[in-house]
Amino acid sequence: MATSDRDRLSDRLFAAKSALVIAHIMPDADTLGAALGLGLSLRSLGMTVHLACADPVPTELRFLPSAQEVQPRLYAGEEIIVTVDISDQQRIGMLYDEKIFSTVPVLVIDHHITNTRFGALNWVAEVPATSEMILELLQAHNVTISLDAATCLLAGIIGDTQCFLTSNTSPSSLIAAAQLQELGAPLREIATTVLNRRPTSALAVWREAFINACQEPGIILTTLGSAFLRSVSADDSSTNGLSSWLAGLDGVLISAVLREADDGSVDVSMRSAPEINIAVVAQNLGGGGHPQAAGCVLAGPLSSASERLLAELRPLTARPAPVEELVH
Ligand SMILES: [Mn+2]
Repeated sequence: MATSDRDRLSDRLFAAKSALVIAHIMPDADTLGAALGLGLSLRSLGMTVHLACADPVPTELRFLPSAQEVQPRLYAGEEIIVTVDISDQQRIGMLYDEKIFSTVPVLVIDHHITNTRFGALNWVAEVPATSEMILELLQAHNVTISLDAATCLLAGIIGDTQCFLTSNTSPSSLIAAAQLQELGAPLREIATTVLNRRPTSALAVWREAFINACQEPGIILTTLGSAFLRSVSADDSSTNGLSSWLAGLDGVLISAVLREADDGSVDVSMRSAPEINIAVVAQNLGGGGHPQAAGCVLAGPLSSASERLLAELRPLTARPAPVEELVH
């Protein structure tokens, strides 16, 4: 049961004297907000906390209090490892070390339904943001939440709900956000920065993505090659919001953005209409995510990755005719 998972994890967490808190690769507002919100709060209780992420913090998220502390640091003898918003080991990136992760207690806090439960203790809940789980954890333990921690947690909730617009946004998310705003977290500043701020390279990247976009019934797919991305010095976060934007086009049920990495692998980001579950597709292809926002990494080149993905997506958009039509 979710509650006992939470309590077991909470008991171990608050008993520790030191912790390494890890955010996922290509970090977003939720993983960073959860890591920082948790890390700063544990530190206020006297715990030694180190914050780690394999990839750099994107420019637009550097406003998060203590964001500069999140570094690609390796395990350094901490009592426990806590991963936040990480559905499987691959999302730890180069900070993953099989020997360390099988000997040090790993505590997994995550909201992806595809979570593989790779920790010694796993708390996986179906809520819109991991940051919301961190707030619940801190409140259940009567931890005083500072303005800085509140700001980080609210950024996480706003990021993953697209400012309360996703289909899984629940009253509990709004209540959590209200409580964080009451603690002083600046909602408007956070929302405009997290959702609207983009690196300069986004202009060239979105233009290329629009040019390369291909449509077929219910699906829009676009590709970005590694040579192009290098030529415009594209940041990891330059595609933020792109698949959601494409999914908003009339008649689109599924959008996919395929981004070729320097090693030739292809990173896939997908969005879907509420009636289509793309987490299943992502999982079949070795990735994971949420029913309406999921991703995976495919073997290159881009053309074969596109074909492989389309073969999985097409059956999902072949919808049965409405009942009225069947009756007449
Ligand atoms: Mn998340």
